[in-house]
Amino acid sequence: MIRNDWSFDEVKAIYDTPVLDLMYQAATVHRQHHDPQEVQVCTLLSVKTGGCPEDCAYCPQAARYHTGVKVEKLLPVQEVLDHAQRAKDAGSTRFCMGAAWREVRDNRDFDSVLEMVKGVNTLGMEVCCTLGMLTQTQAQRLKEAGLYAYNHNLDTSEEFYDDIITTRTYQDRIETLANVRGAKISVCSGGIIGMGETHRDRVGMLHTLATLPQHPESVPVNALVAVEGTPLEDQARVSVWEMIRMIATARMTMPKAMVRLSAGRVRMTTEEQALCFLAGANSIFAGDKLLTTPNPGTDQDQELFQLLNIRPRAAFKNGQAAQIKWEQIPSVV
Ligand code: SAM
Ligand code: DTB
Ligand code: SF4
Repeated sequence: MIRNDWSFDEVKAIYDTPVLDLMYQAATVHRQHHDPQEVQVCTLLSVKTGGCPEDCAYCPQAARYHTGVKVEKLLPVQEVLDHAQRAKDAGSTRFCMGAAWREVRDNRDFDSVLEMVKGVNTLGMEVCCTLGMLTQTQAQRLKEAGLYAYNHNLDTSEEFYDDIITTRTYQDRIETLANVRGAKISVCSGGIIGMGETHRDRVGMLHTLATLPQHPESVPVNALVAVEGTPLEDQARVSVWEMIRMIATARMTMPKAMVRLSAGRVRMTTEEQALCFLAGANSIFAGDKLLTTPNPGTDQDQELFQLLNIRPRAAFKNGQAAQIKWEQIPSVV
């Protein structure tokens, strides 16, 4: 039932299905593999903001664009752990720490991130990081510190990639994903729509993800947040039907993955978000900020959950890697 041999045309045929039929089919597959009343609540925190040397055309944190994002150094470990505790108290079961780095370097900042990972794991949350490119050894060190998942997005298709990022290659991304997988860390990888890509590019990205040797456990689908000062500042907002097509196609081709309705929720109505859940999304980012841009606040999401009779999913439910206990973690620094 789980296939890694999808052809491009098969994925395209799913994506091109009349939208109501596509939703119905995806909702059916969703119910075969997941409890449709459960949605995972994750919290993001930017632990190192701005000043990034890369040229990702969508990103407010790239140093070369003038977006008004203030450059900050790495947050202190305790501040991050306090934030994680508050996220847990508000119902989050996964905590993802983001850094505006091109890649991880073996320095004191990385040692501090390892301490953050240890600490968040101890809180009993699924701990995730998104820190840029990783070597096999760095992935291993993160795993030993208790890292549960690593986010590294393909962002778009291989063909469109060079129009968006020139400072690293698609192959670099695939290699980082392989390093994460090699360290037995859960893989989170998806992309962004609304950057000027074609439908073929969207299908191409999903096809690449769905034909990896093992599907990512988590697939974030982001709608571009067009930030003033970035090269994509004038991009038109994507329609909810396009998000639905992406979510449903991800759900049909990677049935077991958590499909995350990620950036862009702040501009969606309750009804639009409900359609995304129906199409197979079963995870969101909570809290009033993503990394640097706004997100619906906790109160709004609590209302959404009550209205739709959704409950937050417990941590570590896929059982593939249970929480690593503090005593089992070797010293990492
Ligand atoms: N620097 C690391 C990297 O690029 O892998 C980690 C942080 S980066 C901000 C994580 C992801 O956020 C990107 O791969 C991209 O998919 C998403 N992202 C960044 N800016 C965005 C925007 N304006 N709208 C939607 N998604 C965005
Ligand atoms: C992902 O796919 N989306 C999140 C998370 N992974 C790191 C990030 C969205 C960032 C949106 C722009 C910002 O807030 O800076
Ligand atoms: Fe840097 Fe990541 Fe933003 Fe690209 S997406 S500019 S690598 S922070």
